[in-house]
Amino acid sequence: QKLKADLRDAIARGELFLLFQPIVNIVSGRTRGFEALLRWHHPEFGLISPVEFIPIAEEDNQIVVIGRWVIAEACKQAALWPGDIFVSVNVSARQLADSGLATHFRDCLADNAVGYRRMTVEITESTLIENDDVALGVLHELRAMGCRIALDDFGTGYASLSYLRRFPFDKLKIDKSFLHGSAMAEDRAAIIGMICALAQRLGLEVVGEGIETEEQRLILAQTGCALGQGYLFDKPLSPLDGTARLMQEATVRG
Ligand code: G
Ligand code: G
Ligand code: MN
Ligand code: NA
Repeated sequence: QKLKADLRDAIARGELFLLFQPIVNIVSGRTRGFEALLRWHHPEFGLISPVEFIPIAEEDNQIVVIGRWVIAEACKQAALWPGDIFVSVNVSARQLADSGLATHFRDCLADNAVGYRRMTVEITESTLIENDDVALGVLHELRAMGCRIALDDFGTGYASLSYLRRFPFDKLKIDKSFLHGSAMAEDRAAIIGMICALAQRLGLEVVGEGIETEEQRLILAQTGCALGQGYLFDKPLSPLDGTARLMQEATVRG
């Protein structure tokens, strides 16, 4: 309850900030975009994970205000990157119950002169389970604007395949549990291969998440997964470090 109260002042006090984890071409390693990941630096308790405070923020709908702040900050940051670099923002069920969300995306993108198609909105399957109609409406609005929609943590929900038909997603993010699970390497490769084949049939771009080793990168690359994200490439970076990474790539490869 103390956290919930503290969270109400966190934006005003400048305690929330975003890190940006590179999402790269899985073959070349070159940065294609960044996922914005929220952090809270609490004055007493130090760094608190979104796993802990997002559920608290959802209880009393603070997530709507916080989520809008995240979108605005992510757009400001994207404005500093080259025009072919996308930014990916996580959006939870409660946020999609906010019928003004698409307008907020539009305003933030326009104010920062960031092209609509550079924005990817990441949602999880549970989001669609929780509030069908309004959520679907907002997602369709965003997509009509040109934003991309990604199904995040794919494979962890219970209705995975049917949800793929429920909304015309642009990207599919394979959950890291497929790489980190206890299954044998060949079994994991087979499952990932099936997901990639399915995604290709549906015209979806696949992002492999939680890639930590070269072996994991190869499994995904060989099955046709286009993009990768994980500690092998880079951890979530400060805005400055993210920009430095882009500048370094620009000098190295011209
Ligand atoms: O980066 P990290 O592993 O700590 O993120 C943990 C979880 O928090 C992930 O599931 C991620 O999707 C979620 N998360 C991170 N940033 C945001 C955010 O800005 N909004 C929402 N709704 N979830 C976020
Ligand atoms: O939104 P999503 O649930 O996909 O959030 C991604 C989460 O995965 C973030 O918390 C991020 O910090 C974390 N993450 C990013 N790269 C890696 C990785 O290589 N390994 C593991 N275990 N976690 C990662
Ligand atoms: Mn995500
Ligand atoms: Na994920």
